[in-house]
Amino acid sequence: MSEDLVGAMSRLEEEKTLALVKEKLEAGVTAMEIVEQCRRGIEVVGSKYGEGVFYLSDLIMSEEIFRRVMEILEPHFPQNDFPGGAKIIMGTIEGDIHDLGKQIVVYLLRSSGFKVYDLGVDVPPEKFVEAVKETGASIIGICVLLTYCIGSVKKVVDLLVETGLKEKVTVVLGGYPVNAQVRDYTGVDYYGNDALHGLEIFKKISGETNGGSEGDI
Ligand code: B12
Repeated sequence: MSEDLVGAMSRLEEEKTLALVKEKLEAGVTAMEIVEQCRRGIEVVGSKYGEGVFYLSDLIMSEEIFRRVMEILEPHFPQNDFPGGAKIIMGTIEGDIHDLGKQIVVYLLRSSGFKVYDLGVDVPPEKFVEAVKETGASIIGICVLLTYCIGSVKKVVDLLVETGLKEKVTVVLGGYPVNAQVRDYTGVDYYGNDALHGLEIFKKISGETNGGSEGDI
């Protein structure tokens, strides 16, 4: 059952979480399925924090456990199944330092053959645009978890329009609070709430950039 891992993560039981991750890998569960279960567990941690049951120290603890989980899982991610993928600029938007999810997306993209320029966290809108100019990347992937930082995502799109780059660049937004309403408000082209869906979007866009397939994402 997956609920045991979700539960262990949500209760911040470090050793149990790590043991269950190893057990699941041995039982043939994929790395991405395990990531998703841990993500659901950490989401509960976030809710408890929101309710005042957990404290900031608990959020920090959840980060620590998640990083250890990722160390175990990294060798088990898929390898280079999309060689020749596009250049992608990735970063967490200004004001926001959450990066566990972004790291997973970056890892998946790189192991799938994309060339990723990771600008890190707390990235000002101007820096995304400069990076496009410097690298010639055709896609920007932005991560946002703090709702009050969503306005800065809109600024990235506005700047791309102002500089005439919007026609050449596709913007993909991801993170916990992102939905169709946020997409429409910010003007980004696509959004994804999980890394695998995100990967599908990047592959679709990359295919289009190379004159390839169309499809509904
Ligand atoms: C861990 C955590 C932290 C850690 C972050 C560590 C790190 N290096 O990332 C620490 C302790 C630093 C932290 C700090 C804060 N946090 Co915090 N945090 C969390 C928590 C519990 C989990 C986030 C996480 O890593 N999830 C696991 C990853 C794997 O999931 P994910 O990020 O969603 O990523 C997945 C998808 O979204 C997607 N994805 C992610 N990025 C992208 C990008 C693209 C392009 C695509 C396609 C897909 C994609 O793929 C990933 C894998 O599937 C969330 C709760 C939650 N529900 O998210 C709160 C949460 C986000 N934090 C919150 C808050 C309030 C804060 C603080 C302001 C607390 C404070 N008082 O200081 C600070 C802000 C610091 C800052 N300036 O950024 C709030 C935000 C509320 C809001 N409405 O904005 C939340 C929702 C908790 C809550 N319920 O109150 N936090």
